[in-house]
Amino acid sequence: MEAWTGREPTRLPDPQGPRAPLRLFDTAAGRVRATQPGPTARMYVCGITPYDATHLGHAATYVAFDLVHRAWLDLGHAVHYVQNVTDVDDPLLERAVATGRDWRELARAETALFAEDMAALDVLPPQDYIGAVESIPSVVGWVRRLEAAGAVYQVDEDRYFDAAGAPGFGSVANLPEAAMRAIFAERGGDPDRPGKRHPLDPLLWQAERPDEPAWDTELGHGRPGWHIECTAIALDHLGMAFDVQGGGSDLAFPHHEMCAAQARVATGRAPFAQHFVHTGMVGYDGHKMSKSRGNLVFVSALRRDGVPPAAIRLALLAHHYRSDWEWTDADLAGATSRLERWRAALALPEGPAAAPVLESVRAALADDLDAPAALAAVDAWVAAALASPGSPTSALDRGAPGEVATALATLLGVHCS
Ligand code: 5CA
Ligand code: ZN
Repeated sequence: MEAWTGREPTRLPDPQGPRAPLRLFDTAAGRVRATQPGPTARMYVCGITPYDATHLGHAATYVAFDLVHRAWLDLGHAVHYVQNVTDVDDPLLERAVATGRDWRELARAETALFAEDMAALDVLPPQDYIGAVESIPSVVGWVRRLEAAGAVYQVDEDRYFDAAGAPGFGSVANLPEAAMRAIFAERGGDPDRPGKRHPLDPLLWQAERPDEPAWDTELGHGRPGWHIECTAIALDHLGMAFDVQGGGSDLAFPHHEMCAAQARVATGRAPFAQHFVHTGMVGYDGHKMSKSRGNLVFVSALRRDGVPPAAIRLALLAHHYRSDWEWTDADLAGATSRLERWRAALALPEGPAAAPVLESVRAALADDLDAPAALAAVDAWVAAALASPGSPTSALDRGAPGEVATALATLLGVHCS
């Protein structure tokens, strides 16, 4: 699939001392650990299921991983970023039926709108942007490898992965069995289907259902299960032991647990990813913002109302990526006035030196993406710049506003001009 295009980040000046690595909370380890990429950092972030427009919860998640992308680039790594689009799955097919639309046309329209929203929010694009439908031949190949490893069984014509029998199953989300069962049922699983070896085993391949799309393959006429889609795409494009597997906290279980277990069994190697990184859930009106509940604030609607995308981005960055938070009108009002202050300071002919604020922003982001601390450091520079007219010119730097503007665009993806 074609991803959107992004504005190329600028190379920023190196600091005096050694560079701190990017540290991120790893769900599997339960603590913050340094990322240690090679010359090319490798990241897989789960993409959308395109049956509705991008809401602020999605945007918060993709902006958080965009900070990872930008931090690695700033540290001098190349970044190989892969993202999928779940362009065939139950919720998409159900929405298409409910609205009388062709499922392909619905997926195409919502994928295009997502790309527009991501470009507007200055989220850097993935190099590989891969749909589930185009991955079907690859999925078939990976299911075959799981079969060769003896990890697949059939219930009627459907194929299941023997997850419960996989070594290390449970090591990503680290949840007790009872919690796994409850969540599995909520998030697309079928724990109660008779004939399964274990309630938590996920579907790998689903034989054709009436009125649903299906593809003719060696596995029969059907379509892939959800988790194997991301296992296949990540392994095809990144291989094992890539640096970060990312998504919202609702994906830790079962999705990332299953993806990792399938990959370990299919390849005989471990780990699937070095870090499993999860963003908090954005809520609205008392509940997690979700397409199924319908309590949504859309990025495209805010843009249509004339809200500058940089203000939306600032509103998202004002919350730490791991916290669950609730969107209110005050978020937007605060971000809009912050953007105005920043723009006013950056338009001044001179300001306090840029190097200290650049270092503060870098340090905050390296510390598990502490964007709120980064914004506070910029606020302090902005306040000093706005207070500075009349102070002795020797304390001010003529190049500083331009240098700070470049640093903000590069590290935070906030373009103020
Ligand atoms: N296609 C699958 C992943 S393979 C999927 O979960 N799609 S999605 O459209 O439902 O979600 C896309 C991304 O947005 C996921 O990482 C999900 O965890 C995240 N997300 C969904 N709702 C929220 C929310 N309210 N707050 C934060 N992130 C969210
Ligand atoms: Zn996924």
